[in-house]
Amino acid sequence: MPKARPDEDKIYAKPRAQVENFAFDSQVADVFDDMIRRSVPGYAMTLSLLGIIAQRYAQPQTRIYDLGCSLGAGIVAMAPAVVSNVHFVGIDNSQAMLDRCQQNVARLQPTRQAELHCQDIQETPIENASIVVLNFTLQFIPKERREALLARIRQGLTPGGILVLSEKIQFEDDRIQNNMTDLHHDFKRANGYSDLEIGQKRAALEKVLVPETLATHQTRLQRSGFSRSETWLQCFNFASLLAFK
Ligand code: GEK
Repeated sequence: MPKARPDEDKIYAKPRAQVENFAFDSQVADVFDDMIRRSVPGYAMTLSLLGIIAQRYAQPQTRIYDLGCSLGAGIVAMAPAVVSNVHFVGIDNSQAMLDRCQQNVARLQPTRQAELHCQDIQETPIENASIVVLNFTLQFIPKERREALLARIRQGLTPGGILVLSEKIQFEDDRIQNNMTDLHHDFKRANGYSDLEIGQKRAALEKVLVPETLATHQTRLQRSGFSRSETWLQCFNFASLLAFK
């Protein structure tokens, strides 16, 4: 078997007697870029289009928050696209992720540096934000706490501000749910994951990542005070919405 690259995700390659709940520890942080690119259909496109979105909606002298920023891919994608007097704030509650994020952000131009905090995004004060990004993060927040977080985000947005909300999604129709899950697993297989890896990762995420339907997200966004929202990207069971203050 060819040797794995040091940044290649092989975490679930060997059979485990018991699969523990997934955690964003240093083992995951080391291979996270490879893991998310090979696991989330449309991830690379979400990031590149995030730059286009940021270019339009970033307002001078405001903040852009990336909540659950992991290695900083969202910040790195947006930074070159926006005016220089925008202040980036990256939040993650995994120090292992933030340490690596710090290194990635340090490579940006001096005027595009970000303030990073190891914090639960449910505690982050959101102020003077023209853009808030939740790129595959809300799915890790307990369902009953999602609305309070969205309402606080909406409150912290400036007039004309936006939320980018990307999530793994669920489908009401069981057959569609199964079709999309099959396609997602085909995508992972095509990216080199074995059935063992797919099965063990799925078990690890089962209680940690809780997806909902697009309709649930849209209704909650409305209840949280957003005036309108629309899906701007969907790849199988992953979608991204744009919500307007
Ligand atoms: C990207 N946005 O590359 N508070 C803070 N951070 C959290 C919390 C919380 N309560 N819960 C989870 N996280 C990134 C990808 S990954 C998505 C985001 C995925 C963090 C967690 O530590 C991890 O770094 C991130 O949210 C989710 O565009 O792995 O599917």
